[in-house]
Amino acid sequence: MNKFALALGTLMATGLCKPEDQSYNEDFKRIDSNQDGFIDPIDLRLFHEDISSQDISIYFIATDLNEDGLIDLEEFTVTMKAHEDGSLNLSDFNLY
Ligand SMILES: [Ca+2]
Ligand SMILES: [Ca+2]
Repeated sequence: MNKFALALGTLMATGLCKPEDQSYNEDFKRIDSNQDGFIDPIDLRLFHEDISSQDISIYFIATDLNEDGLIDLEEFTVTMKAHEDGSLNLSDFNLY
């Protein structure tokens, strides 16, 4: 299991990933601690204080599709769905 899988596993272990689409919105709001409609690295850190900077970086590389440095609900949902249906190939991220 690589670092990104571990990071996702960490999020899943906190009860984030659920199969129902509407739950993504609730999960997103739980992570978006300042409720500005975007998840940034500070939100992730506040949500899970044990997450490493590397894990955050990898999560953003995989999830921040438009590379604006923020994760919106659409990007969050795409990544969660890709992870759940197995189409997100974690080995695509050759960071190490
Ligand atoms: Ca935020
Ligand atoms: Ca983005």
